[in-house]
Amino acid sequence: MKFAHLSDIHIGGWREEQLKQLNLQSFKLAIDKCIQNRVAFILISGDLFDTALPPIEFIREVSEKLKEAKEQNIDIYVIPGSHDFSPSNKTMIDVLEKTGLIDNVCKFENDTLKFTHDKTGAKITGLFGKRGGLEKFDYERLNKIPLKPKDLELVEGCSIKDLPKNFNYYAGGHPHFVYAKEFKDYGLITYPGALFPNNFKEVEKFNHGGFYILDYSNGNLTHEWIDVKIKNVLSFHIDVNKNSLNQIEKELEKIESENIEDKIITIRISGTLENGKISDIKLRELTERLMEKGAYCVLKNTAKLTTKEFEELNIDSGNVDDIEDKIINEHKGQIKIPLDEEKTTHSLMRLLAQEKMEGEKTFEFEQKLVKSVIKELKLEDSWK
Ligand SMILES: [Mn+2]
Repeated sequence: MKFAHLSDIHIGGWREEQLKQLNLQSFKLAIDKCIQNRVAFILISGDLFDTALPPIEFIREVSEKLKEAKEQNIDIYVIPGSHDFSPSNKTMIDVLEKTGLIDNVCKFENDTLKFTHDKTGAKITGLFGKRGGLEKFDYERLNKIPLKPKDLELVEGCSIKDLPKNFNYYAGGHPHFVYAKEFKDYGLITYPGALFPNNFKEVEKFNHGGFYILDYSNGNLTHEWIDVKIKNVLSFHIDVNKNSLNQIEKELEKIESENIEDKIITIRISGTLENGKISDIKLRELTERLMEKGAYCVLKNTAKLTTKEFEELNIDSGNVDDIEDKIINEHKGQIKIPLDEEKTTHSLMRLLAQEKMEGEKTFEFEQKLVKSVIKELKLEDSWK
């Protein structure tokens, strides 16, 4: 009997349209591979969607694909992840379950795990993650078989002793890396990693994702990681520390001479610029040229790029407010604005730290944010 284990699919994630689509295509390809391999069921251990209420076109595409699997008699068992969980149950996972396309296997009865029975005889149960580390609480609440005090750290914040013993398979999720290990008294514990890289770093590190296909026969469980690769990735890292703007420009030109056709290109620039401003590095123009030459998508990361004048900061200690005050004071006067710089900076930080409320639409949230920033900067008259 075969089954598949997918995790962290994050459908609807990414701001870049090309990567949004690639993420979705990876999911479709994974389901196709599950059908080809004739798996009996599929486990999705969290974060099928990137948000509790993803855009309608993604819901449609995902439902269609899930239906395709269902029609091949493949059942789909899901647990909500930290991304597609909502405390009020206003989630797409909930809707899909009501339609019968998936089964949510996170069920409890009197603080005891409740099993979902698959047609193959497999018994499946799930513990879901919630924002703010509440998952730990759920684990502890469970009536488990007493465990030895031996603390085997699995991954950050999760110890094997938090898990009930004697299962054949523990389908992990959430940390985005690939991991599989057999534990005595437990069974096989795996993390398939994100089905599609979820951010710049993951694209750089993993290039693509994958999932597990498990085969259970004669009491033996074997696993195989199946990769799901659609596009090639080419990564570049330019350290500006010892380079003049001229040299950096040459390094960037080298990227153009590579075969970039239909590839995802990542460009990471880090270090401290001796002279000039960050905007002197003409990344936008380079991106445009790479796209014209047929790159599938260009991702840039300048998070660790700084200039000389912004570098020298002396912060000893203190709470967040003190540190913020110090940074604001050190940089005051670098940009000329006709407002109280300190007050405005604080207000902007407060405004930009706002989070979208549950049920609030992205465009409503964005509009609210833009409006409040314009008001704070007293730009109402010039912003039309
Ligand atoms: Mn995730």
